[in-house]
Amino acid sequence: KSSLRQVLEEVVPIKQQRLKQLKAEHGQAVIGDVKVENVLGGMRGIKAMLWEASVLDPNEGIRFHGMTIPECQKLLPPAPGGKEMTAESMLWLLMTGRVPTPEQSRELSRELAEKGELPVHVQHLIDSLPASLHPMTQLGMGVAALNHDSAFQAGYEKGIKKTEYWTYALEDCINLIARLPTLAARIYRNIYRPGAPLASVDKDLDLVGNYTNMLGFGDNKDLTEYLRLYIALHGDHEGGNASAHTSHLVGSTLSDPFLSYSAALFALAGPLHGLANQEVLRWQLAMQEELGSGHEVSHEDIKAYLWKTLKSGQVVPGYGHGVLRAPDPRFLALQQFCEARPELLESPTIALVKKTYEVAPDVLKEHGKTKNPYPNVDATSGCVLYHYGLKEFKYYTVIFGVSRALGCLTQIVWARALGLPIERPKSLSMDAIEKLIQ
Ligand code: NMX
Ligand code: MLT
Repeated sequence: KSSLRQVLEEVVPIKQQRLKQLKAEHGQAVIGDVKVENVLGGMRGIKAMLWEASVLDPNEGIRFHGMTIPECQKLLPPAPGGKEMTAESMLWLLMTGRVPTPEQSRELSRELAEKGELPVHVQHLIDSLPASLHPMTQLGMGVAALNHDSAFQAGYEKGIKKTEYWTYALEDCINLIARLPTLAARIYRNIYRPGAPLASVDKDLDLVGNYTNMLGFGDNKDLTEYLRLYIALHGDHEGGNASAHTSHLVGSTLSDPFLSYSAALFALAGPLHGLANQEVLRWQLAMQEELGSGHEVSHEDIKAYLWKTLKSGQVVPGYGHGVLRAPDPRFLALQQFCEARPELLESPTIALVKKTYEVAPDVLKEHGKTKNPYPNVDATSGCVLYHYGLKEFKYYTVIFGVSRALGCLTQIVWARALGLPIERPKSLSMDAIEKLIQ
């Protein structure tokens, strides 16, 4: 039996050696070029960051250490009594590149549960915030305040060696992942169920089992399973997305994992990124209000509604992507979860999401602006939560935030283990660009 830390102790020197060799033997190899349009266009397409845990193919979608979503669904251990892969199994895969045994995954669940309590100062901070403050703002503040107990920061002050950085970072990352559900559930309770009791962390449950329990939905096994899948799927989406890139950038200054991930959450809180899942549901409900139930509405009516959205200058939330050029396999996996459950197919909102998918790509193609007319994961993630009674859609990005920690924090451990330097790309003024192209 070996713990996550023991497996990492085995894997880290192998990767350190590989990186050293890559640098020495191929440091000067050219793997791409930079056009002016890349500089002006949000750096889209520039290969500029090392990110081990996952790689995104425009057509095939995400692979976690080479494994597709269906492969992960097949091979990553579920929680006892469940079918969906757990957050712990996904975290183990992301961190080590290996599939954990059920025992390893359960041991990690136990460790996370043991570390899951929220420090009192963070409880007080969160309890002092107005319920009108967006849950994502509260989450980012809570995560930043957890840095009070950062092992990395304390170690750095003491003068730990560079070779030890990653072990201190790992301790912080595990503590943060363990505490995120407790923090996120407290925010939910304070805003939407003030005065309701908050369950404490159960040492026998997995991370998501505990999260659903603390949210007050512990009896809903289907929602728990959905959230396991949701949280595993949203865990990582290579390094260039805005939240992952933010935590990597901030972490590269040797800011501790709490501050780095707090910054990432504020990137995730933007409507073009994670907040889109909140926006999708708002948009779908408004469509439903105007057109009627998803079971009865016609494709023609949905098309007209899509055009109305586009002509008013808004984006269609849940559609388009910076890298993907095909339907997002995360979207497809969540749709499959619905297809397997007849009671979900009866939901008018889930039916509307499905019907929208049947017409939106053609409308977006005809509109002719977006490079990717297909749905991303946000197009469907919220409607299942809504169906199961988690209806407060301003909260949805918080769940995304609990999940994305898996990938962002894995990267922080690896960035410290591999000694990656501070990020500092070159910027150019228009004058400077014009000089370069003369
Ligand atoms: N509806 C309408 N127009 C769109 C859409 C859309 N869904 N997606 C892109 N466009 C427009 C985009 O605004 C841009 O217009 P302009 O030239 O006037 O600035 C044009 O199409 C070209 O954009 P792209 O190069 O296709 O997309 P880009 O890589 O810049 O942005 C997104 C990617 C995801 C930000 C963009 O597709 C979008 O805004 N989608 C809607 C919001 C969304 O679903 N975000 C969630 C992303 C996933 N996540 O979880 O983070
Ligand atoms: C994500 O999961 O981060 C989004 O799909 C956005 C992205 O990859 O750019």
